[in-house]
Amino acid sequence: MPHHEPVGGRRRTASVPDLVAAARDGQVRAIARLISFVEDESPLLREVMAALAPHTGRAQVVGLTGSPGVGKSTTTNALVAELRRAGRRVGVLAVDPSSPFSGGALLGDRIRMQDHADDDGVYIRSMASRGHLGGLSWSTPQAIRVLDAAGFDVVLVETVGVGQSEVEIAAQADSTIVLLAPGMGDGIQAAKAGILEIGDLYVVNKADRDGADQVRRDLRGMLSLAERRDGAWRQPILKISAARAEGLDEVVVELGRHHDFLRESGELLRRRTRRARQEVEAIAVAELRRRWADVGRHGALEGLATDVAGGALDPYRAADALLAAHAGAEG
Ligand SMILES: Nc1nc2c(ncn2[C@@H]2O[C@H](COP(=O)(O)OP(=O)(O)O)[C@@H](O)[C@H]2O)c(=O)[nH]1
Ligand SMILES: [Mg+2]
Repeated sequence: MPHHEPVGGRRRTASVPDLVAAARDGQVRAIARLISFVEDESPLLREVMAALAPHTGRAQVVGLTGSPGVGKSTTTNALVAELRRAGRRVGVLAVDPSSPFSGGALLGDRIRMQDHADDDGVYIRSMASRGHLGGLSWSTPQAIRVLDAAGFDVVLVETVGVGQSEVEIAAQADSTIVLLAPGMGDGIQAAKAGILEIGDLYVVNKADRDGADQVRRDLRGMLSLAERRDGAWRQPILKISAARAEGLDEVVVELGRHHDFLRESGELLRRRTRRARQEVEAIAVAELRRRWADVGRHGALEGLATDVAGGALDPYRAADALLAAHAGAEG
């Protein structure tokens, strides 16, 4: 017996142009579908990205990074609320570079979305690497494109977890916020993680606790040692209490100032070009891997291996011959 999906049901098929139009119209379900295409590496992505391209480049992409427990999620929530007060539409991508996709992240999203229920000016979505080629360095820029084209003024990329990949993802933003907090040995951690090179805004959270001023002084000391070119951006160090929703207004002001700085200095285009270069390269390498993954199954390999084993051929020349045979077969 054929199974009929209800009209408007989850599995309803929509054409890519319809989905893109609906996403641009701010329809949450269409936005979610498009980001799922990114996570799933859908073959439709090619068409989606082509349709989105003319509608991108408007959003300010803000990266938020810092050690676990420093208050990233709390700060994201408070910052979203503050940006909404300023009339900005906000898309949030919570990105976990270190762990595979988990339902737990989505549960967290639902809880957080409740704070912004009935507000179609906010969209929150977790993304995790499903172990695909290229991982999140490949998928994050594409998900950002979806939210950008959907008309969000600010796209906030909150990284979860620790490590170099976290720093890399934060660095895909136009403006990067590095979050610190007292009592976490952050000064040393910051230096270790290369975080002093990526911050455009430094925000000391948990200012309601002792030690926030000390963190700020330590950080100022460290930043003053770094070389600065003339006309370079001077990174502000702000203090907030995300839990009490205090100080976020200044973060919004500084984000605006930084965006203006990036535009006026030409740095915005430079950063975006650098990012696009990485993105294009990641797609190209993934495509090469896909095309060449079966090189080891090429018929010529057996004969070449026999020649190498018998000393008639060296392995490098054999590899060249294998690649040539594979490329020939590809046409
Ligand atoms: N005292 C204080 N605690 C905070 C503040 N912001 C966050 N926290 C707490 O710090 C812990 C970690 O916060 P969370 O946002 O989950 O950190 P994340 O791991 O960086 O996302 C939670 O228990 C929060 O309630 C703050 O401004 N003041
Ligand atoms: Mg968190």
